[in-house]
Amino acid sequence: MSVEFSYTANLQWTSTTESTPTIARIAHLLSVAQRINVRFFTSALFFSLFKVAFSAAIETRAVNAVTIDVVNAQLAPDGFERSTVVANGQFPGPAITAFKGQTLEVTVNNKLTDASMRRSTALNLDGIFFHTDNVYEEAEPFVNACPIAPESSYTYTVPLGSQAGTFWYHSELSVQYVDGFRGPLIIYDPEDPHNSLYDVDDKSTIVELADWWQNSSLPLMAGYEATGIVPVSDTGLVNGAGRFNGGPEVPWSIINVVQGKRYRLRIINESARNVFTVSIDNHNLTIIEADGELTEPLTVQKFEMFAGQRYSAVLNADQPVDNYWFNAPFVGGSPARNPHQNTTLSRAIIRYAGAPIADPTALMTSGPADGALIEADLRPLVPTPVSEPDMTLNLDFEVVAGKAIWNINNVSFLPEKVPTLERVLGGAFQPGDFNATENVIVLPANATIDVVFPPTEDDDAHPLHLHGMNFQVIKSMSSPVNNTVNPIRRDTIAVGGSGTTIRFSTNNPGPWFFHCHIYWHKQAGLATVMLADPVTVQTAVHPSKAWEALCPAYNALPEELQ
Ligand SMILES: [Cu+2]
Repeated sequence: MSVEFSYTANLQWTSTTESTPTIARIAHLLSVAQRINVRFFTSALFFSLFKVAFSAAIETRAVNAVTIDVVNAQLAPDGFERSTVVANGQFPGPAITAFKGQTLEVTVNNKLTDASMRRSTALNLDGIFFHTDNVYEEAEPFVNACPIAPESSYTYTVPLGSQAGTFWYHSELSVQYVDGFRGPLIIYDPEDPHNSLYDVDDKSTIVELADWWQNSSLPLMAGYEATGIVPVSDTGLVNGAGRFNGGPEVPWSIINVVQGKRYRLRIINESARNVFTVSIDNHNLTIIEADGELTEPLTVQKFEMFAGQRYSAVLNADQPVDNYWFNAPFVGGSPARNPHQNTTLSRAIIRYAGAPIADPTALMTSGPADGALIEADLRPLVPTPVSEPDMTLNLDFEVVAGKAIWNINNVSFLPEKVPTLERVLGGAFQPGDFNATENVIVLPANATIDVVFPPTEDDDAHPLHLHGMNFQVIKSMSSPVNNTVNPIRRDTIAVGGSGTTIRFSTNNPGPWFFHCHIYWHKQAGLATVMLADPVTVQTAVHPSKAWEALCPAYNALPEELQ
């Protein structure tokens, strides 16, 4: 099955970390196998040789086809069994991997049957750029497309262009990914400029952090709507395992390392709410990538990750052979609201080869007190030119007390029945053509836009995420200083505290959803649509027949199947 493509592509990275496997290298490996009496080889070696050869073939393939069956499964990542909505029956979902320059074709088969959760679905390839002519494949429900009905399929075709790095995928419908439909998406660059900084970069170095609820998202959302209190998670999971107060001793996830090697950990916060702080006992971490953009290496002891954010951090296994805690304490609402919550029980084990199969002997802590990453200290590996803004938008967030309603400039986003894109293609192009609650901000062509989030007194920061493209971080909330010299680019930025300013260009026309990655807040209306250059969209976008069929099929469904 095609998802196994991904795994083989990953394994290829295990076998040859120094560079791309070429056909010549494969031939060499095979000839080595022939020279040595192959009967002494284990079948495992045969298997891995086959995989190396197989994945080399994939690498040269222009199209990388992946199939995901979205199903209901009984799972217990924290020891409490519940029904879930997951990719291929597992949590987290299988790794989707690709190589830079490929076209990803992701077929989603909606096989959901459990009536206690949403039955339709939609796939978001989080952080992937979409070019204008392909904007209809950006699956944001009711902005770019309609969801996929039960018992039907849709294939998203996405040229990856020059992007490489750490991304993820998740359900984009309502808060459905709370129920489990989340997983990693990694684009490998055989010519990664940071290649020399690490030895290992494969499936074993993907680290997925996630908040987890033992109840399903529909009753949780109903509770939020009734009280205005965002559901507080039961558990924090690292690579699909974690523990809660009073729960069973679920085995910790193990990240295996070999002394003397350097590992590119690709850490993804796949949360719907929680902020995780990552550290490893006795080890520093060197950040080399943020949200799919390479940075200058920056060594820290720990870093915070907001929902939707990703970092690549190099772990140098240069300590004595032993077991070490990977600490991932989290915050996300008052722990008093959920007695299960124990943020100390959100962790994994870094196990050196040769260490006992046992928990680390060190105490479980929240990690070092100092040495935290300051986002404003990150520098891009290759700075992008900084233009002066042509237009500045001030976005002010306000919550309606006691309700699940968030406003941006006094408007709470409500999805329309007909996607924004469809209405643009039907002739809409100016602010008056859209309902106020759609929160469409019409932007001129080829303009540089500043979005300014003023300082707030809220405790919680909101991770704002832009679809289809990323932005320069002119002012991080971690610093009072504006950086117009060498700002990093990323696609998810914390907004709150001392204020945040981002800058992007509208040279990529389209309706681009811009929302809080605390999915409860997104569902409560903390979202806008950045509609860049709609007139160009009208002539440049020609959706497929399959896309056109999505809305009629979805709208014909009875509510319980939507
Ligand atoms: Cu938020």
